[in-house]
Amino acid sequence: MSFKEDFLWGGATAANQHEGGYNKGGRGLSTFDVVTGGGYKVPRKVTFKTANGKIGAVPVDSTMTGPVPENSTGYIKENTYYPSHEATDFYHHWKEDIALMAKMGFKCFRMSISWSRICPNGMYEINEEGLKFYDLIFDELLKFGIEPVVTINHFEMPMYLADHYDGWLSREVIDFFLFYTKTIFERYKNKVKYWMTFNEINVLSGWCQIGVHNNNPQNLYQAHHHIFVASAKAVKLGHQINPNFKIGMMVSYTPSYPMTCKPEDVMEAIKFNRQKEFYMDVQVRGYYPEYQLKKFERENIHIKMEKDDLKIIENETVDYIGFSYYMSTVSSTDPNAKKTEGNQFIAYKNPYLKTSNWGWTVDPLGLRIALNQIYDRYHKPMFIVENGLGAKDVIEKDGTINDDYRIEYLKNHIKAMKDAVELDGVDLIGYTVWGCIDIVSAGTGEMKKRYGLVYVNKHDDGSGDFSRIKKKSFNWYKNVIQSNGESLDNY
Ligand code: P53
Repeated sequence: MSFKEDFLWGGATAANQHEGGYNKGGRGLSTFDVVTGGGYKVPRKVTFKTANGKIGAVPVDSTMTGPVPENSTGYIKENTYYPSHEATDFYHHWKEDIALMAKMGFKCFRMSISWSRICPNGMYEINEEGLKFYDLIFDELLKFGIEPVVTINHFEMPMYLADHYDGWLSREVIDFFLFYTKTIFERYKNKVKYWMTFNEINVLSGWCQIGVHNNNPQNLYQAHHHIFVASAKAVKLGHQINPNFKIGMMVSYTPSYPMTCKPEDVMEAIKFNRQKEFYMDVQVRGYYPEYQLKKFERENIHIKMEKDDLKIIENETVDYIGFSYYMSTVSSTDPNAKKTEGNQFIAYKNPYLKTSNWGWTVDPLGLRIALNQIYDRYHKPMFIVENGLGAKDVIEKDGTINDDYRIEYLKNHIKAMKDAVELDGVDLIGYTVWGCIDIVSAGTGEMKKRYGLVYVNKHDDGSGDFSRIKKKSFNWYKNVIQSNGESLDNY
């Protein structure tokens, strides 16, 4: 058999896209609570109020940048639909969702804790009701033998910290984050073993994700430095609290291929790939790589550091590499090269590959390439914590949802990762299907872009009763797990 006996098969979601209950149980507001819905090529918007009381909205571009005017605060506008408020209501449906996961035979479930549910304004006040909520979740998962895998921070922060501290631009936020982290590490130390500090650290940007109003490169990299220090300190703290903790980093891994064998295109691809390698170099190898320091020098970026920062980063590297994989991209120096249609980020069209309805290039072999690139460079255990296809699902007259396209996508990616394990010998510990129960799309805020093996009756106009329906992929994935990845055509 190719996969380890204890391979962690499962699914993944994030609080701001799945949980809802935004004003329930003592939770404080989170940045995503003021981000509207969008659509394909229609950006989401942050709604805010300026210091002199003017209400405005700013589109969130493909990299979540904003900018939100200085001194303005996030604001919930009347008669406006905010997808995170209810999301797909895991808050009230957790028992049902976990039962469905158990039926599929999940070995693990990756989820994030909402920081503002634990610390409502992000500071030193603890909301016991929030802690109790996650106790229920973890106990229920463990009852079924499902290992919780927790992302400490997934694309959001308590809105108070964005409003009053300019988010991660302030060094103080490191201590607020560590207080939150210590609280959950101590509380769940006998329930949760697998942790990840920051989701897709390499794409974190702007007011929604890191609370920074003006997202210029100087501010962005200063904020990222604080995030690196916070993450390294969290790794240290976690290992002190429970030496058995496995604490990982999490990167959005989109390999880039050179458009041609022209050396300039190859160099362009190397540069593109550094946008993620930089983050892995810091968190896995423990230092700022030379190419990044040179970039700072060229671009006149000065990172303020405290005396021990680099030592902490060096000493507290992560236990494993978690990553998301959805697509590959192409690098080119040709100004006329054709771009893909997608609204996530600008990428050149790969003539050999098809794209999804949202313009994301579908490339299963790219996953084997990714696993090899990462393993060659770092030789650390890897965990594919997000992979999946966002697609429109149709409920047939007989009530079935026949998502053969999703099965096809997942099957081909699982085959590619099987090759990486069997033929290349990479060290892979698990695989979780993104949005295993339908959730709100992060990039577009839509419900229409569904990833689930389970359908949730919730729609972009806010309607729907949140009922859950198994899709065709449900039984297919159940067989995959049961056979430990050997049976991929059984449904
Ligand atoms: P949606 C960029 C590229 C690839 C994945 O995305 C990305 C991003 C940044 O948005 O994000 C991850 O929902 C992210 C999830 C998100 C998922 O990809 O826009 O970790 O929160 O839902 C899929 O289709």
